Amino acid sequence: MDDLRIKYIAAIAETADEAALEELRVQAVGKKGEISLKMRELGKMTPEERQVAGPALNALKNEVNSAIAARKVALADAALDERLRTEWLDVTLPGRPRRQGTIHPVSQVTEEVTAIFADMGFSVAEGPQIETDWYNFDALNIPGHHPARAEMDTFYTHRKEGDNRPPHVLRTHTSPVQIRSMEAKGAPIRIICPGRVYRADYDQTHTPMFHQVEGLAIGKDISMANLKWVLEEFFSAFFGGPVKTRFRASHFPFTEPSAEVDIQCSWEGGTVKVGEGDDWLEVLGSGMVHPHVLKSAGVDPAEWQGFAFGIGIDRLAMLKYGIPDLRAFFDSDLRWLRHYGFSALQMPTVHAGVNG
Ligand code: 2NM
Repeated sequence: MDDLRIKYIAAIAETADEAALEELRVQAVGKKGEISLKMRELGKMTPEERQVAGPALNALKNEVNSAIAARKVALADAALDERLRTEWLDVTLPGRPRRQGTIHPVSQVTEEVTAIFADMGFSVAEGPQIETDWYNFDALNIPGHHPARAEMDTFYTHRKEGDNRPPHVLRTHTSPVQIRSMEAKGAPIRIICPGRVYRADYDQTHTPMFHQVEGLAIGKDISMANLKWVLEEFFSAFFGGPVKTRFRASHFPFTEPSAEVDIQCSWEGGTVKVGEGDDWLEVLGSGMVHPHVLKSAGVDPAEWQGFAFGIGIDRLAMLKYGIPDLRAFFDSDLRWLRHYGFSALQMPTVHAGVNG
């Protein structure tokens, strides 16, 4: 029995890990372990022999089990020490530098425009980019035969063969959002609708997808005078100084009367500057919402009236930030994006006011 004690106590002390220790435990005190087998032999002994051998074997078994438990704790401590030694991390090291993305000028200008109009009580409305021809045309007083449908170079979707319903269109302006808003909320209403619009046109100054923001204010006595104030207030806030506007009579199917709006600018050395000089730049279409349009949107034109306008966001971004080529806006060229992009920290918010 002393031989067994010496053998196992020594072997336990030498185990290198928990797996070896478990193997040793099975070998000594497992069901068919050496000490367990010895205990089974007790039955064959005389009572006198058993009285001596029984307690001695029990004591040996307890001693071996205790030694195994102690070794287990020691191995776990050693393993933890080793992990603490090897898996340390210097949290004071500076981070690896990474390129940050930038805010696209279109996103930046959309946020700027939104913040300025928010200050004047306009909220933002959004809607689908794929529209029915009702919302994109009919509700806006543009009937099927009207040349404006052709003028707008509309992208049409395809119907299945034999499906004669009119096809959906990619919206050519964000006016459908204004129709939907009037339908949903009625009058009075004061909203702007920024978003992507689509026209089949591609050259130096046109891309088939571009961005527009349209405004709408409907109330009991809203007039062109209010429109002029709102627009001058907007341009002055956007360009950071007083900007004169010039209204020229025009025609749109959805407004009556209609006006195109120019802003004051100067041309010097091939660059435009807004808010100075005595040249004019056309930037906007507007007018008093046509009674037919109000009626289509479920608003009674005998009770309500108001103005609407539409501006190109991409054009505004080019003017304010001196970006020469419209087409580069949508090339996803990283050098361009880094050059003309903005830091996320410079994004204006509606709560921060006009100057960030
Ligand atoms: C423009 C020009 C003039 C306009 C009209 C409407 C609506 F839906 F209320 F009738 N929204 N926007 C409008 C009017 C848009 O863009 C050049």
